[in-house]
Amino acid sequence: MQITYSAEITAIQRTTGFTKPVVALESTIITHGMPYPQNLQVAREVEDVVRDAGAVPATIAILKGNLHVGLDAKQLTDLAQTRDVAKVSRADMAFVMSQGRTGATTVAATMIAAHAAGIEVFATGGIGGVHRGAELNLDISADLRELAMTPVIVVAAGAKAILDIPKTMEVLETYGVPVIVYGQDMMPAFWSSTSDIPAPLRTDSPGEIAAGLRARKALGINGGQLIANPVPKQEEISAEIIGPLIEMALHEASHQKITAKAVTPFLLGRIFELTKGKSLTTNIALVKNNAQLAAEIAKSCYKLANI
Ligand code: PSU
Ligand code: MN
Repeated sequence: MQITYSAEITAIQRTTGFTKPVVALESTIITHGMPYPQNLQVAREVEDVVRDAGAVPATIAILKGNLHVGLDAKQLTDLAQTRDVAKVSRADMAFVMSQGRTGATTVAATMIAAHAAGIEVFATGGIGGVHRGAELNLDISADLRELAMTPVIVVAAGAKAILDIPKTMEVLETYGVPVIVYGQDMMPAFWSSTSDIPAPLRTDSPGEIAAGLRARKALGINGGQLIANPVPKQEEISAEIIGPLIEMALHEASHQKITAKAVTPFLLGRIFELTKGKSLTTNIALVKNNAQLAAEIAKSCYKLANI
């Protein structure tokens, strides 16, 4: 695959791999997940969290048909302000590129690009999953199947609470994706630090997460690992507060016949309005928290690869 690397990534590239730990970051969260100008500020701050932790950030996007791994300051600024950017997943990634268009990568497409570039660790906010009502509309994010296939560690604050979390957990189990909760026994629920769903697996150590991916490869098991990292307690919105607002937003989405790719951005936008901006503050806090943990995991992966 033809990839365009930023100067920051090129500087640490050797034929044998990178000379520093790298963390991939997605771009749909910038173009479809948050409003301007907060999206740009967050994109920059998240990159700085990775750098301050001793790793190198690689924000991934398709710009005018080219797959970019690492964006420079101007590219990031332009992307954050561009309207009508395609939201690109496995199904449409190659076609959008061949048309020379600009596209923001979802979790699935970012995993594909990260793997192609030799990056094993990726931080985001929340993954896509099984939508509520999926028993009727079959709306299941391509993110889940990608986790089953592509050997990248994805650090997220669980599945977004707008989804059907128990069904998402079932599909992940069916697909053979390990869900490893960091530092607690219950699954986090994106804006809320905990849910009433027990963690399938738990670790308190970034090193164990890195070793887990190695162990999968040694067994010949394809696919990634989902690391569910709870939002810090002081930043969370409790399930009692966010629950009814999610219901309201879901009701509006079905009333306005919002479908397919538009569902997630619509719901995130409405919940932002209904929480008077608090959902965004929490979203920003959890993305940074995930970037921090991803950097620690990337450092562990780097150590394992270089002993
Ligand atoms: N989580 C967020 N904001 C987002 C997304 C996730 O907090 O914008 C994006 C991610 O890129 C994820 C995508 O891969 O939503 C899932 O979209 P869908 O449900 O249409 O598969
Ligand atoms: Mn969908």
